[in-house]
Amino acid sequence: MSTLPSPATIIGGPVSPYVRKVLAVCELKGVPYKLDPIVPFFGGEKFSELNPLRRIPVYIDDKVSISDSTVICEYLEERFASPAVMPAGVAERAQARWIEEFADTRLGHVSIWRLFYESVIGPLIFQTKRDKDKIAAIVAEEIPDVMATLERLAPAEGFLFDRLCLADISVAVFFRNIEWARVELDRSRWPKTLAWVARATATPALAKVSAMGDRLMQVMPDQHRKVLAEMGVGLTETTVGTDVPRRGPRI
Ligand SMILES: N[C@@H](CCC(=O)N[C@@H](CS)C(=O)NCC(=O)O)C(=O)O
Repeated sequence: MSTLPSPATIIGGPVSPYVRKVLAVCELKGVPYKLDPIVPFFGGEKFSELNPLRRIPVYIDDKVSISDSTVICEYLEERFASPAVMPAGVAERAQARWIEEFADTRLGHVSIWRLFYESVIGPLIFQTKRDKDKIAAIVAEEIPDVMATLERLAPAEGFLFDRLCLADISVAVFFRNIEWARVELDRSRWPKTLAWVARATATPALAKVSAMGDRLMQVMPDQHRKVLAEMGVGLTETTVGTDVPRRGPRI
């Protein structure tokens, strides 16, 4: 079990798969946290100071103020070693890191920046029109390549290594956003991957943080703090969020 003089602050709403990855690791390791559940596009000046890339999650505790889910999870693994979220062997750890990187970069690009952006973020935050043809084209042309890689990696049962690890979590989190984008993936085409993702998502830590995202997806961003408080999630007293959306440096 971990010790922190006071709960860590995590900036970023659980609709983000990268935030859910960090929250799941905190849940698994028993790291106490308070959430400032902003949508990154609504971050104010303080958010830009904390992360010039204007991306969530940001993690702050008594010793660090850091960004990037991989950096944060590595820090949590080193500071709060037990229970481990990385496999024990050197080679297995390297393999896990590579799968995490593939998920963060390639699966993240297709599922978040292409699908989820087109389906949810654009219409909700930037008043763009949800383009069904564009979504269908992404599903037909971009998803299969990523899914074929995952289908080769997916374990027939259990998880990638001896128990749930960061690589399983890193892959699984994106699939909830694909569901929220109202895209149903073909179970007969990618059975191993979708069964593996379902097993990972059913574990208590991921189920808990997925439920937070499910609830947020039912309400507008200005209700996010309220509904998370109703769910018993500890929240920061202040926020780095504002009312006016703006794009980060990537787009
Ligand atoms: N590599 C980063 C990616 C984080 C990321 O892209 N987060 C998204 C939300 S899902 C974000 O903050 N996007 C806002 C932007 O890039 O402007 C990580 O692992 O934390």
